[in-house]
Amino acid sequence: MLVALGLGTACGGAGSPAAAPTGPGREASGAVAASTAGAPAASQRAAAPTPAEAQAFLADVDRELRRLRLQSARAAWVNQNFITEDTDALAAAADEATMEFLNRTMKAARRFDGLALPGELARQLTLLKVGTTLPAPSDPAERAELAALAIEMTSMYGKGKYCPKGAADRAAPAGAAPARAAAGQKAPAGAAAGQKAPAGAVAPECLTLNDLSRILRTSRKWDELLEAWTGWHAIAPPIRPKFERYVALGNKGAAEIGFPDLGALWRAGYDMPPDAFEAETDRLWGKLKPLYDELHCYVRARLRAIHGKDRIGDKAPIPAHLLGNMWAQQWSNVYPLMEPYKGQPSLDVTGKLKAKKLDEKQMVALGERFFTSLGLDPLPGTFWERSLFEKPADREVVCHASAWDVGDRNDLRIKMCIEPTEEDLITIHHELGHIYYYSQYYKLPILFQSGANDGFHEGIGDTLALSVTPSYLKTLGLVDRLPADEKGQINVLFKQALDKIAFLPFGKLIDQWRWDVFAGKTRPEDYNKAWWALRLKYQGVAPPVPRTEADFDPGAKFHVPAGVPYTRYFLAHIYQFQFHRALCKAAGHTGPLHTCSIYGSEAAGEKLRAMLSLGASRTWQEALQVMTGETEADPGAMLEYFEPLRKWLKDQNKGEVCGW
Ligand code: X8Z
Ligand code: ZN
Repeated sequence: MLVALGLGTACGGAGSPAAAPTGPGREASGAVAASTAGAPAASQRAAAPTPAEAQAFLADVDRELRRLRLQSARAAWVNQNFITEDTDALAAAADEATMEFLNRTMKAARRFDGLALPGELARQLTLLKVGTTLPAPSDPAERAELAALAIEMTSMYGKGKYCPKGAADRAAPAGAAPARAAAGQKAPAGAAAGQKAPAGAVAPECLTLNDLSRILRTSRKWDELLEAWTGWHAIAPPIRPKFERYVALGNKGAAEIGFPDLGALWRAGYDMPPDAFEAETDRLWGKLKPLYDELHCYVRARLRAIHGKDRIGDKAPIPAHLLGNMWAQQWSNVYPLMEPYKGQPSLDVTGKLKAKKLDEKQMVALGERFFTSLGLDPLPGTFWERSLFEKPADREVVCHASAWDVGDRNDLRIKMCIEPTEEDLITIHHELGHIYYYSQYYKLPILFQSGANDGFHEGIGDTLALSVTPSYLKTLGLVDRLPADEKGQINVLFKQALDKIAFLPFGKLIDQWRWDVFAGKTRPEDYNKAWWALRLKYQGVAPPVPRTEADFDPGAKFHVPAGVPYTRYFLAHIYQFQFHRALCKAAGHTGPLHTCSIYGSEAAGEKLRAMLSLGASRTWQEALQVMTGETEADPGAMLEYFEPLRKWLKDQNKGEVCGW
């Protein structure tokens, strides 16, 4: 998947298959691009650049990038909906063309450094210079290799499966080896790839990430959880050598466009110097960590009561397979194990979705209904025709949820293997946040077609999902009774904290790991060790079984093989409470922040639209001001939202030895 500019795809916002890499063998001065991109002809090069020239240059960039993005997005869409060697190659070729264009154009743009320009042109040039997360070296062979690697890693992840002993692979075409073998995955102990079950026996099936996540979500048995956890993590070692090469080539590409390494480029997209940005993420985490520590302490004590003191000791980190999620990144699936107060109204939305037999499209329609209640338009017909909502039974797809802007004609789609769970209902709102952001800026110059920053893009749908309160769910018939008193409210807040507060350290550490890898501070022989050191430091979790460098646990998380930066989600988790606070104010809400739902408020919708429609045409600080009146990220909104819970947790943890 190519991750360039905010150009429209995949995980939304800045990351994705929007733009792509190059046509092999095209010279930097080569025909098509140099002229269309406005790179000056040799005879003009000496002359001082003028604003008119910059304008013409950007107009050409805009035209050519639209063409390349469309080509890339279409190829990526087909590839991720139907992974084969052929579609991998087609997607890589399209990405390669975009990469070539960007490398050349980013260098050409330096010609205008220091030139006084009207704001709109200056902003486009600024964005162009940081407009990719995968810059390619100009060497054609290396560029082709990098483009192919990036696609291959995503496809390997998409095809990843755990095949218990004797398992049959449902998705593989007849006669094909199981995906495990195709991905080069080692058979789990006692299992042989492709091994046939004895005649008459019912063969177990290979398990996909969705299957394994279901086990993590619902099983309470240590060994079952452990098998699902180790089974999934075994998909990653074959990705390791490819990732290592991606780091080397990506760094080379970053150096060519003037960055010390790929991580520095990733940190450069936040309207502040990269170092200041890193310090800013530390500042935000520092304010929220005390609340995380209280949550960790309480959750660990409840898990200890279930699994025993010999498995979770005092001051010990939490084993990573016990938190209801493959990566221990969101914990609300273990809520039923540790509900603060019994006898309160049920918050089991998953049970209701199943009982009501809501299908995938109906779940997406519920999400759409929230956005239209704010005065935004219904989704275009093509969204419903072209999106993928259900996991196909007969082919390999990348199931990780994503939102796509294919071209700039409001051709919007999501791709998601939806299951009838509360988690997926929330993810639908998340994806529709990307879709509505696209819908508000698709008419802008292409360089402005992205979020104010990538954290904004990730935070919009989540902001609306914060308004999916019990009162709102009751109107949908997805809860029966409302929490009536303080105890019921604590239950609601605690469940929310299991997702939102628990996520923060995970959201921060993934890029902490990658930044160190890109900078050469973490060497390939220490990849896994460094990963678990960060997971321990930030999250206080530990692997459930010993790990070595034969493992590649970061590769078992989508965004690492897919090359999607992750700090965006950390930021989004903080911004969304700030956005929520501002929209609640616009909606006239009074009372505690966690009881607010903006559903049905056109005044809130207007504020939201005002910000979304700016795209990236202004700095994120300006965009924030348009919606909230504030110009800084403020963890205070999140703290305000959870204040009643913080007090309660502190009280509950009295006598506990917290920390790890
Ligand atoms: O990747 C996503 C979205 C697509 S942008 C489904 N999220 C992160 C993740 O799953 O790890 C949303 C929350 C964090
Ligand atoms: Zn997203």
